[in-house]
Amino acid sequence: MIGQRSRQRRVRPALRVEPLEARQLLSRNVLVLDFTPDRLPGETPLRGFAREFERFAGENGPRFLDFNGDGVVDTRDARRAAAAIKRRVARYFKGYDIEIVAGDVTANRGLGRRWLARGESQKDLYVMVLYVGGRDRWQPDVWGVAYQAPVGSNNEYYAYAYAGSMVRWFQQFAPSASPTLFRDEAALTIAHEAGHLMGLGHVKDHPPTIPSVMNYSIPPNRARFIDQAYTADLIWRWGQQNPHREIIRSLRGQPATHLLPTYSLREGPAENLVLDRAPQPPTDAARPLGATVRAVVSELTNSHAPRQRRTTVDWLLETSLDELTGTIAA
Ligand SMILES: [Ca+2]
Ligand SMILES: [Ca+2]
Ligand SMILES: [Zn+2]
Repeated sequence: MIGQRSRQRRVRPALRVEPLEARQLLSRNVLVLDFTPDRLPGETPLRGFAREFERFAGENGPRFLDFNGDGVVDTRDARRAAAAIKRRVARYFKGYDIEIVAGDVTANRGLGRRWLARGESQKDLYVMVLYVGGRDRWQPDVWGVAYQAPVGSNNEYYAYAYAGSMVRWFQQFAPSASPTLFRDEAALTIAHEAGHLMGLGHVKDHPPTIPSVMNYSIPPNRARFIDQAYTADLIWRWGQQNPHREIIRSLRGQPATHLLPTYSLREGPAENLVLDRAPQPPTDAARPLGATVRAVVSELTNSHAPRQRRTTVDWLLETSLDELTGTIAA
């Protein structure tokens, strides 16, 4: 096979070079993860990613943020987490012509804003910025927000992955989750929002059978930018979209939609703005999350009996918080 391919190449006219290929060699694509959102005109200032770790200073923070496993949650964990999230995001984009840059974890040096300005001024440079941190004050269940580009275009713009909202969700619904799971959810949100900026839409109806990054039903370890066409939400219409092909097209110098500096997320074209909400809280009994209750009881007669681990004088019940209503009498 290899021999056949080189023979074909030899008989081709030597100067047959398509302009698109020449442009492709010059273009540079960068996804910037800025872990302290910059102050932008029209935007509400947001807390940085590291602040979510620092607020536990001096006490035992949640396990899912203890990235170095030393029992406390602090800035060192924030640095480790940011690096781990960056590596995980890079895995989603493995094989694509894009660099992942990350920074501003413990200080704000305007990383995202500087990169966007460079992207604006250099025609052959395409920049996306994901601000990782904070939360939407009015909609705390939103994990991410981005302007979805029209098909065949890219938004040279910023999007948000609200790490502050993710931390609160994990505290409420999965406080004993591992740092790996938190890393994975954050990285998936980032990849998903970057997908919107490159023109990717949600998978129609989010069926569990299509393992796309743009499908809400797919967990981080199964999600990929699959090389498979499906019906996607292309903002003004439903249409067939292959996320793998669309990204390749997007990174080959396809027309960019420059939303800077006129718009902010609040003032831009509302029909293109996609809000991505937090996952449904886990409810299955196989993954008890939320609370462990210890109480002394005389009889095991309540509906939770099958899940109780009996000891001589007390029992443990692992349950979710909403199941507890009316069950604690002791
Ligand atoms: Ca730690
Ligand atoms: Ca910054
Ligand atoms: Zn989305």
